[in-house]
Amino acid sequence: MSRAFDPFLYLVTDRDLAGARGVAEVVRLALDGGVTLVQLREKTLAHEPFVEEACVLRDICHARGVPLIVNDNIAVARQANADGVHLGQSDASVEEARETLGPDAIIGLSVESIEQARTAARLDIDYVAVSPVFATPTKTDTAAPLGLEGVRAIRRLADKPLVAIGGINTANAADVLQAGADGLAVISAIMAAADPCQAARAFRRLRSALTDPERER
Ligand code: TZP
Ligand code: MG
Repeated sequence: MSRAFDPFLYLVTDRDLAGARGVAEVVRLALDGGVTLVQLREKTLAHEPFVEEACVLRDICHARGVPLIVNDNIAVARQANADGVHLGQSDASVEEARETLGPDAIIGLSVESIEQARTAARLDIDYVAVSPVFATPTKTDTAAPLGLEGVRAIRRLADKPLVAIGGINTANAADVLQAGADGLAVISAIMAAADPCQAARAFRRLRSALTDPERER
């Protein structure tokens, strides 16, 4: 797959929240609901099962024309032939990721401050994730939430697609998009939903309502 991608509804996986359904099944349902980008995020899985899971998800995503990004792990992304990698500020460098994965890989970087966003503007990345926008129980070891003000400020600095993460749900998504985000990265709003397909659809309806208010009444 090439570097073109739609960041609008970016599902980040969580094995615990998927529960007995399993990550692959929840991702499948969410894709049916209209997720446009998927990130496999595994914090404790050993290398081999991580690669295996990435291969399974890659096939599920590619069957629907959706790219798969791997969180943190460049080697897993390369071995699974995933579409890219998402890096945090303390992960491997963007340069290493680009060198390993090549010019067509999608490389995303989390920024936790305006200063980091300024630096990110000079890097060879494909999107910037504003992290976190709101406080969230899903990840508590975050920097201070940047809020909608942070999204607006980073929007002014960034010429790359901007993805918002942290506490995003259908109640605040419109505000986040209006603040300048191009995409909504969500974990619990979809991974923990009883019906991940409907949960994804609810975000998609929001997009239609914002881009075509006549359609969604
Ligand atoms: N990075 C910053 S906040 C966060 C991550 C991985 C968790 C987002 O989870 P949720 O459930 O969408 O708030
Ligand atoms: Mg990371």
